[in-house]
Amino acid sequence: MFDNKEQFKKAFLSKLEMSVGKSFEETSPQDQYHVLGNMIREYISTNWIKTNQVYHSTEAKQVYYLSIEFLLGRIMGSNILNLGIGDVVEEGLRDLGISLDDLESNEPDSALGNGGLGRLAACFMDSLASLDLPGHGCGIRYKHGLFEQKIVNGVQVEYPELWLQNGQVWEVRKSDLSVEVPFWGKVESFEDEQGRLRFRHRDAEPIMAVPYDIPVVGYQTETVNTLRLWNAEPANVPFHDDIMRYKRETEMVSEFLYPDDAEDSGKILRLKQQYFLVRASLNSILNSFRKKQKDIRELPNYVSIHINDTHPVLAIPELMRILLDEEMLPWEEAWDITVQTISYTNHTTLSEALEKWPVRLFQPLLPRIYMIVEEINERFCKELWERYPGQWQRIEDMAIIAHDQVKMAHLALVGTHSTNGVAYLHTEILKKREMNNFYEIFPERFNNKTNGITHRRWLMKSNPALTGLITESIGDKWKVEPPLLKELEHYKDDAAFLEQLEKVKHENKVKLAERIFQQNQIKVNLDSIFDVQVKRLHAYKRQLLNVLHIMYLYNRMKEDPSFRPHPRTFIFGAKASPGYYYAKKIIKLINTVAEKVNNDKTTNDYLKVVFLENYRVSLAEEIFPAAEVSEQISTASKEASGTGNMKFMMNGALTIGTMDGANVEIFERVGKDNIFIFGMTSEEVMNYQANGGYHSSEYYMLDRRIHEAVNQLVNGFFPNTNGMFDVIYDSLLIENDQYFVLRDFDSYVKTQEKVSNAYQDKKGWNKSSVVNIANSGFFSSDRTITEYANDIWHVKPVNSPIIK
Ligand code: DL6
Repeated sequence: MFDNKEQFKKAFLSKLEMSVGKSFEETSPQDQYHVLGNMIREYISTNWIKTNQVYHSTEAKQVYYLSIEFLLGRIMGSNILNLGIGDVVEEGLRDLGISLDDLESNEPDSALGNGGLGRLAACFMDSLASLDLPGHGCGIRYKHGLFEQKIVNGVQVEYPELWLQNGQVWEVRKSDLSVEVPFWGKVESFEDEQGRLRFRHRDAEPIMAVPYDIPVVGYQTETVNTLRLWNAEPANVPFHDDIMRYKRETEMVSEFLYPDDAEDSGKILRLKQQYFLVRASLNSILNSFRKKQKDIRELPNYVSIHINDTHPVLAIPELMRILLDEEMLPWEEAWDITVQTISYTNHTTLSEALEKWPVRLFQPLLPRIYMIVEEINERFCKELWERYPGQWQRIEDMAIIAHDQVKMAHLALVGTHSTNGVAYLHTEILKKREMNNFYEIFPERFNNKTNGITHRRWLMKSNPALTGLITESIGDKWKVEPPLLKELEHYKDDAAFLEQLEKVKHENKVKLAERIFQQNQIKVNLDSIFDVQVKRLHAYKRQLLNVLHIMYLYNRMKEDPSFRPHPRTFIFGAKASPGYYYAKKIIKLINTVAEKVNNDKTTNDYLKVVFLENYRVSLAEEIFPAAEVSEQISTASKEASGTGNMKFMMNGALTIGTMDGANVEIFERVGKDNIFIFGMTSEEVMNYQANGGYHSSEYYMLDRRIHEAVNQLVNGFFPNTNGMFDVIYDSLLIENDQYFVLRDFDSYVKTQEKVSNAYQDKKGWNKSSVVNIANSGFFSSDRTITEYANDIWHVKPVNSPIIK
């Protein structure tokens, strides 16, 4: 049905009529979207079935990527691109008076993730399929993904996200593969007929995990992998008095992405979600493995289980439970198999993000799993004692259970054969500082896998004009071998090419300007520099530094009429966690500054501030192609990698950033003349943190620019904000500016001046832009996934009978 335009139109019209029972003229864009989606899913089915058959019959090792988040965004466009049916669909629809772009915009984003970690998982799924690797995603089918953000009077207001409201065309419910997940109850020991000590879990409250499978289509290949998302439903339990409570609590497990876990009830729910994911996924993994009729001791040769951060770390005790209680292996053998099968990625060193669960909640909820964790801990502490006799403090620091808390990262480090960081610097910090104790014992387990992004979504799909220009210049092999983008460097002095590149950027800026006008009713100057910071709102990401710089520019223009920098449009997009008070204040501040400067006629030709609400994958796809400056300004050592930095670079934006996360590797690739680096190094930050010596008040007292802007937070400069920004003021001065905003301010301002100056030389700027695009191939997630496949998982592409 996608072979040619005429066939496609015929099939589309007939399916439209049959499925919605309306004449073509009466159908809505929603109807049309659903019909096209269903047609594509049907079209995918043959290869999906074929791929699954191959995976069932092959001897090849399979990898299972367990992640509590998959931030997919819209699926239709990516499938159309990967299937290579874009021209047929677009032209066919155009004949019918329908724009494919408009039709795609009817799809809600699948927002089953918060940010970088979840989006990385989505990029990895795309790369696994595109590289023909037998990779399966395992996650949770949250009814409500990440909240929808509205900005009301400058303040973030959260609304529930409703991606399932109009039905989902991509998923297939497979209730025959449901799995029961037990919670609560007690563990009984007994002796079996052979006199062995056995355990059974009694009086548990079961929840049914029902899988919904989403096909993951590879680019220009017949491989269609599966993302399996588990839905929580009541199990077939006898009717009892409390059945309504049971039903409610059961459905809550897959109701919301990441519930607020400040209270015990939130913590229990979160822990339930984690075990729910793990128990259901491992059951289905082991079922597939058992069908191969291999000895269970061979598991690590056939299966690799990867845990994306610590949220799925219960895979370790769960696999132990299966091997001990179901397969009846002795502890040592079970442990060896578990460690060999599972690998772990760490995504953060921020202590508040390292998960710890109170024993008083963990033990009653998961009694058998807790017993196993206790034993893992005891055995590990014994080993530590033998290695470090008498070093109580060290043993306490490294224990998995200490101070009535279960430390999930420690469990991950001990129970897996591989721990990787997500950028070179991050991995070095893990090895040398944050996890140094563990590195001493298991040096061979630590490795780096610098993150990547799928160039298919983030360049080919979102920036067709740039994709066209690149392909006209260097051919299209780069699409399957992104390092070939390097060939673009030959064009960095080619005046005609640079002119074309500038034209492409301009067109993309026009489109973004339209979006800004439509959403915010702000008219932006197309000749201004589009300077963008889009990411989650967090103190360490330092949106505040960006804002203070804007305030400084404004103040200086007001004071000195001869100071008029090159016009800039500062664009922000960010969601703050609903309970993160400080982050929400920063959002209010950005909007307050925007209100002030955008309405000041004496300066607003030079300075505009835009906060785009509800930042999400589909909006990001409109922003990156139009960006000229990429703000990557985290406090050095705090951002594990970043992936937005890579998306900007691939779309030709120049980075202003600290030597943090993957910025370091971008710097190494593009060279110092094509990036703007400022601020303290990670060493300097960590030294300050270890030895003290930083006094933010000195910067406030001695630097007039800082003094003025910081005072304006609290002195009535912004009308009707009495007391509103005290918390920000206090963070800078009373709490001694934990993230060194004031310390890096001067360096940031000077570097921003360099950005402005560099932009005056448009040819030089465009040349740098080419160098950025040309060197972005390394940051394709195809490279990252190839490294995981070769070094950690030991999985190989499965081609037969899938023919490229
Ligand atoms: O690795 C993906 C992404 C990194 O690019 C970001 O630098 C890092 O902050 C983020 N980490 C998390 C941590 N969440 N937890 N736990 O999202 O991972």
